[in-house]
Amino acid sequence: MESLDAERDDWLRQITAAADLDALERIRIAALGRSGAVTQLLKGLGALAPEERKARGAAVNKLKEQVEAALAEAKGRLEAASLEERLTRERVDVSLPVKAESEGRIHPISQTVDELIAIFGEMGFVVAEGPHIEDDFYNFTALNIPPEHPARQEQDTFYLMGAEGTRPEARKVLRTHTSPVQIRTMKAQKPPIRIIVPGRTFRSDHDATHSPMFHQVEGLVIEKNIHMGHLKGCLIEFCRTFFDIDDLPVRFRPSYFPFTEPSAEVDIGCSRAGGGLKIGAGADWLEILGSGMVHPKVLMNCGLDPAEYQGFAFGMGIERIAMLKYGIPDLRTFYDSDLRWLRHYGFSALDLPSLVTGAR
Ligand code: 2U9
Repeated sequence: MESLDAERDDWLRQITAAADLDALERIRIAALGRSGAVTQLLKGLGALAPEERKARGAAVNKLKEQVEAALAEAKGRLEAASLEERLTRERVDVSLPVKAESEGRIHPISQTVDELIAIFGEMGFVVAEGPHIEDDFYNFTALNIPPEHPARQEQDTFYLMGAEGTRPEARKVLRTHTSPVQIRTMKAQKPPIRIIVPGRTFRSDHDATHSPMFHQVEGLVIEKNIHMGHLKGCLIEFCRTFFDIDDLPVRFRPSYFPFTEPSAEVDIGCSRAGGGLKIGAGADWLEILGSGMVHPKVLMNCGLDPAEYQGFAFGMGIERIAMLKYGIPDLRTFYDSDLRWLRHYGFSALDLPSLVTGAR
């Protein structure tokens, strides 16, 4: 019987010498393809006498296995070499100077949200999100908003059409604040809770200072032994960091919201001398956000015992604080998609907000 050693040595030599994966694939086809040399040897077995076929069959199959093993080894080696070559060739030079003013700009709303996340993130808050289309329960009932409250009226809230005869409280609403996200969070996870909720909100309201769609950020802290002192410390720190004025005067004024008790509006010091507006120490006050201790009924609506857990919450309009910080005079321009406006008021993508850079 003719030996297959020379044949095997030839294939193994070729495989070892293959310069790349394409060359290796050509060798595989020449050996093991449908009309490859080794395949032909296997096919030829059928023509042999049975006693000859056994010994020859074992030898041809061994040859086939050796060629397959050599191909697999070479494939692994060439793939690793190819990856190594690409990693060297495609390396990013991080020391190259950036293209400082590339095309895009960050919208002031996005920038302000990023700044809020940086400031509250430093205080241990995490971001929570929820749906824009809400159930009456999460948007109103759970928040202790009574049936006769103006926010529940048709002229103040966008309701989605329900089927004929849908009960009013079964209709879906476009959320009028981000507060339903806090309700969902309290129902889904145990305290301690420390979240901020930036997002779109919708009210049937349209004039120079109101848009039917606007953005809010709300915050919620629920823990044991939380009191008004925590609320005040947190919000004073926020105002001073956001406006980057260390001694910014901050004042808390009693107020009313159905979902907090007691409630307080927060004003910052400003000066209106000469017709302009300058934030900082001055003779005047500017309302900036609303806040309060979470109402016991709201806690109970979420399955929490007010004797065990307390918390505070706050809310503010993002357009409003962005206008004050960046001197944007008209609310409606936020949604015009005017590129000249965006080039003027927008931010560089490289200007990443942090407590050091973004808050100013
Ligand atoms: C839960 C409990 C309490 C959120 C709060 C305010 C006060 C507030 C307004 C500011 C201007 C909305 O954008 S605005 O019109 N918000 O004054 N928001 S306390 O209180 C909550 C929220 C959720 C469960």
